[in-house]
Amino acid sequence: MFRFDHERIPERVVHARGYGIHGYFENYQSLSDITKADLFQRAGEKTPVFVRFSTVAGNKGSFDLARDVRGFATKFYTKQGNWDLVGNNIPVFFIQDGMKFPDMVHAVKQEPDRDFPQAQSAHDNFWDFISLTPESMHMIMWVMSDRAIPRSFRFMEGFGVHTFRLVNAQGKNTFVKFHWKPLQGLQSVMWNEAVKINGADPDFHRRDMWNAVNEKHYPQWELGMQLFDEETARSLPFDALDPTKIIPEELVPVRRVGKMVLNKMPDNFFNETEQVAFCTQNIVPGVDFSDDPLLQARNFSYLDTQLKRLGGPNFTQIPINAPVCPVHNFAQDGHMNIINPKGRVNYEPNSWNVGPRENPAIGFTTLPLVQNAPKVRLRAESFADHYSQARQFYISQTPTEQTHIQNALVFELSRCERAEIRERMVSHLENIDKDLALAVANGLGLKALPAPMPAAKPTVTNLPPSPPLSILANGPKSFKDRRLGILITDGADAGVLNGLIAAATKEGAEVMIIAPKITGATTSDGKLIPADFKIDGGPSVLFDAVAVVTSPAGTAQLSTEKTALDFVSDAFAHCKFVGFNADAKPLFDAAGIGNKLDEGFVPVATAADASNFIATCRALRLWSREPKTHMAPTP
Ligand code: HDE
Repeated sequence: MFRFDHERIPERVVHARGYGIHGYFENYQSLSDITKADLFQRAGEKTPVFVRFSTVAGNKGSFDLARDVRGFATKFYTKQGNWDLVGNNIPVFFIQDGMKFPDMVHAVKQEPDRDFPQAQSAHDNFWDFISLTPESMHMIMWVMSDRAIPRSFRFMEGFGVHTFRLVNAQGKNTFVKFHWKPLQGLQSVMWNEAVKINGADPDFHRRDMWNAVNEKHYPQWELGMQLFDEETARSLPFDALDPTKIIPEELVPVRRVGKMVLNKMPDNFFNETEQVAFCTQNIVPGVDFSDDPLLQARNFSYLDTQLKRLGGPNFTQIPINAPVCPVHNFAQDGHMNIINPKGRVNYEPNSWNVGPRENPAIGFTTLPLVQNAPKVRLRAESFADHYSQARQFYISQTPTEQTHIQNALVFELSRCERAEIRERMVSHLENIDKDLALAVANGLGLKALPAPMPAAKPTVTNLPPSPPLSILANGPKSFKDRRLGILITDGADAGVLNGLIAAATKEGAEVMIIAPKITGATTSDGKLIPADFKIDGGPSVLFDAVAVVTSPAGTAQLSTEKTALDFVSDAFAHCKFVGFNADAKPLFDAAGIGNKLDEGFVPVATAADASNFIATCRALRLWSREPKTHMAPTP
C-alpha cells in the first residue's frame, strides 16, 4: 500500500501533457567547419535521440487538441554528453524577459479562484495579460493561426526559437537558429474539428504517434540551420537576440544538415516520458548560448524544475536522462544515488593519480567573449518593434488562413467577460493590419474601432510576405501518412471498397473502417469486413478524408442514425474530400447536404475512380467550400 501511495510525482508546471518517442538523428554532411560538436563531425553518423512533444497550458490529463503552442524537445545522446534542444512548434515566444514567464503562465492556466478553464487561452486573465504586453503580438498571430491546432505531432515544424552559437575547433563562432522540417509536410485541423476531436478522442495526438510508429510509418524531420555571423546579425532591422522575432528564410536560408527518424515508443510512459528531464543548460562542446535574455532565464529554470519534479540531483542517473558516454567527475551522494563509486579518492587534484583530471584542452569551455557595456536589467531599445513581424506573419498567410486567424481572435475574445479587454486587443490589431482589426471588431460586434494602441515603434508596413510562414502554401501535395475513414454497411459494394483500400494503401495512407456494428459489415461478395470503429466512436473528424460505401438498405438505416448524418455533414463542413458509391447518395440528402455537393464529393464506381479520389485527397481540403459553411467575421 505504501508503494502505491507514492506512484505520483509533481507534474510539469507547463508542458505537463506530453508524449515521448525514441529515434535517431543522422548527419547529411560533416559540419566541422562550423562546429566542433562531435555529433556533427561525420556524414552518415547516427546519434540516438528522445523527443517529447507537449502542449503548454493544459494539465497532465488534458485533451490533446487545445489551441496551444506545442513543445518539441529533443535530447541528443551524443558521445560528448547530452545536448537538449528544448524547442516549440512556433519560432517566437510571448515575452522577451524571462522574469515575466511566471506571470504569463499564471495568466494562461486555470484562474486561481475557480480552477478553470482547463487547457484554454480563451479567458479574461490570458487576454488581459496579453493585451497589456505588446511584445506578445507576433506570438499571438501564430497562436491564433492554424499552427496552434496541428493535425498531428508528425505534421508540425519545430524551432529552437532562440539564437544559439556554434563554435568550431579554431574557436570561430557562428550564430544559429534551429529548425525541424517535417518530411510528412505541414497540416492542421479546423477549430470546429478540434473541439469535436477533443470529445471524440482526447488522446488524438498521442494515439496518432503510437499508431504511426507501431505501423512503421516512422515520422521524420530534417534539422535545418540558419547560420549567420555577427555582421549579418547587426545588419538585421531587429535584434537577433530578441525571441519575439524570426529571421525570415529569405534573409538567411535554412540549410538542411541531417534527418531525425522517430522509430520506437518508450517501453514505459512514466519511466521515460514522465521522467525525462530536459535542461536548456545541457549543451555539448561546439554548441553555446547567445545573450538572448529569455534563453539566459531558461538556463536558471530547467534544472530547478527537474530537482523539484524528480526529487534530487541524481535524476541524471535515470536511464532516460543518463548520457550514453562515460562520465568523469567526482559528483557523489544525494537522494537515490545508484552509482557506486569505488576507492578512496573523491577529489581533484590528488596525488594518488586516480580519477578524472581537469583538462582545459579537451574539457568544456564557454566561448570567451569580451563584454564592454554595462550589465543592467533593462529592455533593450533594439527590442522595441512589436508589430512589424506580426504584420509580416499575417500578410504571409493565404486568405483562408487569414480568416482562421480572424475567427480565432473573435472566438477567444468573445469568451472574455470584460469588454475593455476585447477592445484593448483590437487596438493592438490596428497596428498589425487594418483589415484584421476591422474583421475582429466586426466579429465582436464593436460599433467603432477604438484608437490604435500607442506603439513604442511604428509598424514597418512594407516587409514582404514570407512564403514559408504559411501552412497551406506549403501543403504536402500527398495523402501519404494521412487517414481515410470508410463508412460501410452490410451489402456494400465489395469492388468499390476494395478499390478504395487498394488506392489508399498504395498512396501510403492508413484506412479505417467504420460500420454500424463493431463486428463489421458483410460486403456484396459475402465477406465480413471487421470494423475499427462503431459509427458513434468513429466520427469523420478523426479522418483526413472519408468515403461512404453503403447498400440501399444500409443507407436507409444510416439515414435515421444521427452519428451517421453528422459523419457526412461534418466532413462537408470541414471541407473534406468525400468518396461515395451511388447507393450512398440518399445519406447526403438525409443529412441536408445533398443539394450542396461540390467537386470535393467524388463518385466512386470503379478502381480507376478510387485512384482518382485518392489523388484528389492530396489537396487535403477543399478550402473553397469554407465560405459556404462558416461565417467570416469580415464586415
Ligand atoms: Fe520552457 N519550461 N520556459 N520554454 N519548456 C519548461 O521545464 C521556462 C520556453 C519548453 O517535454 C519547464 O521540465 C522559462 C521557450 C518545452 O519536458 C520549466 C521560460 C521555449 C518544455 C520551463 C521558458 C520553451 C518546457 C516546465 C522563459 C521554446 C517541455 C517543466 C524564460 C523554445 C520539456 C520542465 C519537456 C518546460 C521554464 C520559455 C520550451 C518550468 C522560465 C521560449 C518544450 O523549467
